[in-house]
Amino acid sequence: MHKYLDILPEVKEAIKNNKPVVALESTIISHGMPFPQNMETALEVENIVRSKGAVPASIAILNGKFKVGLTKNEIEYLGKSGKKIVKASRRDVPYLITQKIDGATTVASTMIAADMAGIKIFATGGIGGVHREAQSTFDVSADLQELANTNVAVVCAGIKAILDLPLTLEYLETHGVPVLGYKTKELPAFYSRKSGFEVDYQLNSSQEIADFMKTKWEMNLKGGIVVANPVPADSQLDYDYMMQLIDEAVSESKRLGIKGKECTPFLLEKIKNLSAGGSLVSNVELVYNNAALASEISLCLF
Ligand code: PSU
Ligand code: MN
Repeated sequence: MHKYLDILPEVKEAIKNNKPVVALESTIISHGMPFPQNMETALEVENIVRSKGAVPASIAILNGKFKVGLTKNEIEYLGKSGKKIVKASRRDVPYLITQKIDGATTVASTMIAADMAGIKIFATGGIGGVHREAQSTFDVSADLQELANTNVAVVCAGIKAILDLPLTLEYLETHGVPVLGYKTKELPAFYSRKSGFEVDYQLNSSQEIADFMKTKWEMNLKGGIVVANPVPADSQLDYDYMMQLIDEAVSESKRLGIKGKECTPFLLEKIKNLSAGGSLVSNVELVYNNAALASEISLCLF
């Protein structure tokens, strides 16, 4: 297995010595935000993880391997290259690795790499899910199937309002993936704290979440965990306003026939433009907030 993994020495050392490590994805860098905010955010996220006493492990596919732990230069490369870097989910991994093509890892492929390296917790902005009108498009993110199968907990700001929230919850339930609300019973909707839907369980401390993770996996209950952490109140956007913008972005994507892996990046960019950049500010803040919580949980795992 390790012939496909290139782990940064600092990260390797931490894993070996049972020190807290937090995995971070790279699709959010290359496809989720524009340059230079993507690079600045990715670097600041690493600072936040460090300030909490954990080691950050940003993950990508570089030079024919999963690179677990990125250097500053590598983060800069991913940020500057933007959408020129292949968005790499589970199905893309073997192709990119054998062809030595660089890839930005999604939630699904970041979970795979984290699991291979022995990292249990991962922070991001939002997970992929069941898209609106999936009944006819079949657009269900590979992230959900990964959560069904891979033992990594993902801290996110709930389920993005561009998706179909109740269908995403149904899918997760079917596959036995628990959705935990951090200090909330209401499922957050990414840019806003409210959604009108409920998480499975509310937990109120990092220790309780860490205990939940340990119990699930010690019992061999295979699969991931969604930790839904609401965007900080002062960075949230109005729910009804965002719903309007999202409806507009979704209609536009239908008109243009956007599908497959282009869908999520298209919608995020469109929403950013429609909100005059407001959604990006909120997105950055919620990622910081998730990195902080994931770090606190990582400290409770040992
Ligand atoms: N949510 C965000 N920003 C992102 C993504 C999700 O707020 O950049 C990325 C993640 O990498 C996630 C991917 O895994 O989008 C989901 O893409 P898709 O819907 O094509 O599976
Ligand atoms: Mn999709």
